[in-house]
Amino acid sequence: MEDRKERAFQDKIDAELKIEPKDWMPEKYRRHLIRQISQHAHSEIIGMQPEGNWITRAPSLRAKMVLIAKVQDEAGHGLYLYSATETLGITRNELITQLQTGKAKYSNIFNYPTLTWADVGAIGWLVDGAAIVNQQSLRRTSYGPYSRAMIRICKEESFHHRQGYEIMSKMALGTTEQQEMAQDALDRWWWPSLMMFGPHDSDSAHTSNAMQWKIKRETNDDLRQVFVDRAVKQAELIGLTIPDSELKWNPKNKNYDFGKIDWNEFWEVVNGNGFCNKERINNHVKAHEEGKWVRDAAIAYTEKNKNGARA
Ligand code: FAQ
Repeated sequence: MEDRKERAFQDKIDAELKIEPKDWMPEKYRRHLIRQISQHAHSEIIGMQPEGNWITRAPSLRAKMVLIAKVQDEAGHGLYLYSATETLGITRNELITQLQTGKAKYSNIFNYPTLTWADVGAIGWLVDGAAIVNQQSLRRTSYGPYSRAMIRICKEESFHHRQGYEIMSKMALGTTEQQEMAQDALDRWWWPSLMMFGPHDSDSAHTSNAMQWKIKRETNDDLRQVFVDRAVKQAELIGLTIPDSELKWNPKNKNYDFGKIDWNEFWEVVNGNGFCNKERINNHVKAHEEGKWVRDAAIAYTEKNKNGARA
């Protein structure tokens, strides 16, 4: 019986039909999605911190307004993604506890500090740039609520990418000091951005199942290559140098070969030993505690309305 259900489930996926919350799905598929979508949601929410750090110091009113809008968008992305995860039968409280106790991961990239205004540009250009490559692919993911969230998120991420590239272009074409800041930001964010795509395919524990179930539509290495090829051209256009002496056009494959990624650094950061891991989680815990009264009030208001409707 279970076998028959599993075959029908895979047939549906192979026919490019979406799996919806009330459809039968194997437990392994459900758990895989909870892990991936919640990691994605946590990344959006924790990702507000490095940029939020610069809201009070943005160099103009326009820059401040744009940055505030971007950080608010990330909160919205987190909310769509938490909602999509909840359709799989887990509560928001459980998800938050997993994040705060270190049981759930979030993207390595958000454990690096934002030292200058150019870092805000580098995040938009590189981090959102990497996120878009990954998320454009995920628009075709097999789980309906995740796929629909991605379609909307990608539209907003395109604006974020442009915001970052605009900052970087202005600085790269500005004074010598601004050029140095832009190059320094690129030097620090380049390699961690490549790590965002996850381990090489040969070391990626989840890719095989994810590809069979069409949760992932392209592999970590394939997406990383798309990102590198795009970013190299964008860097050239504004006169910045990608910090990789092995970066070279490969005429046979028609893409850029690039140097070795430091996977020790990646695992150290992912396992809690990056520059900012503790600070990020402490800030989250503090904000969550301070926001308790808002959640209590919202629940009380909903309950009151429900009771009112019944009376
Ligand atoms: N960081 O077998 P795989 C954004 C873990 S959104 C930390 O290859 P998978 C927007 C992985 O969980 C950025 N951990 O795993 C924004 C697994 O550990 P586990 C987030 C990572 O799932 C911009 C282990 O390594 N985007 O930036 C990372 O098949 C600006 C083995 O790896 C998403 O989450 C990593 N980078 O592939 C916000 C996209 N990579 O769980 C604010 C959706 C891997 O067994 C400002 N997620 N690990 O303990 C995905 O596409 C996939 O989950 C991957 C990883 C590609 C991230």
